Amino acid sequence: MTHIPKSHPRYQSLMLRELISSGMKNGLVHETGLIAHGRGEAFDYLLGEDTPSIADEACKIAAAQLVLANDPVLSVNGNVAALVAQDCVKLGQVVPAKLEVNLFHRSAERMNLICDVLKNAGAASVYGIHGDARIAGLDHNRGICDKNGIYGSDVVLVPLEDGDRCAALKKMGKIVITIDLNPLSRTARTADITIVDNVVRALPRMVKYVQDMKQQDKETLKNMAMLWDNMDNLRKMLGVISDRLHTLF
Ligand code: PTJ
Repeated sequence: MTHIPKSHPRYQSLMLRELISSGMKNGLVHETGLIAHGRGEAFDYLLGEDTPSIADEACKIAAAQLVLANDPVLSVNGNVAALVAQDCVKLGQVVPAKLEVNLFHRSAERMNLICDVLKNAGAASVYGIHGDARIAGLDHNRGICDKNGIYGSDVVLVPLEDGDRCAALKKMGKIVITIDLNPLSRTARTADITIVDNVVRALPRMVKYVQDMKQQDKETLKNMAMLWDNMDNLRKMLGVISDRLHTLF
């Protein structure tokens, strides 16, 4: 691995690149995951690589929905496993929520590898390998899921996703939460709650919010969730980006 000094102005971003790059070399990340990461980087640049308060609002609502859920599942793909395996496990433990590996570029090797990474990070069990159920209307491998995992869930977190699974999960009546740096993506516009933030900043915040909200009255959380307007939050996020572009020079 290339030595990156902490003093480098783009230290955090370069370290994430290293994680994705070594994830690809180890077989966790699919080669197209590099492209997805690059797109995320570009949008993160527009955010100033920081979490705006508008994005944090979405993070709180997502935490509330996870606390309110009966059978929540966190969906993990290659990029997510390479960047935030430990945070996924932590979030799964505090909610508590099941973890399921769900891949667009599904292969037995990658499924097993990602399951192992999550188990090594402390997950007691990981769903996804059985693949004994299908999400209706999805002809590709993302439609394969576990009956006792995503298929039976009521709330699903799908970070770094492409749009059609999100819509298909919603059709099944599930509440879908996504984390996507691109506020214009189909997933961002289809999900019930879109956190426009880097997954590496969003997941640790969600862990903290879930811990806090578990002490709160359920009715308060339900009211918060009921008042949520995802499109309005996305509009505000575009406003944040546009203001930043106008004030940079
Ligand atoms: O591991 P697999 O086989 O399931 O494949 C996963 C990838 C990521 C390759 C696949 O889902 C894919 O191609 O995704 P897309 O359609 O490129 O969408 C990924 C979205 O995530 C884009 O909108 C990116 O802007 C966004 N993104 C990338 N990195 C981050 C991110 N959002 C939040 N945090 C990031 N670190």
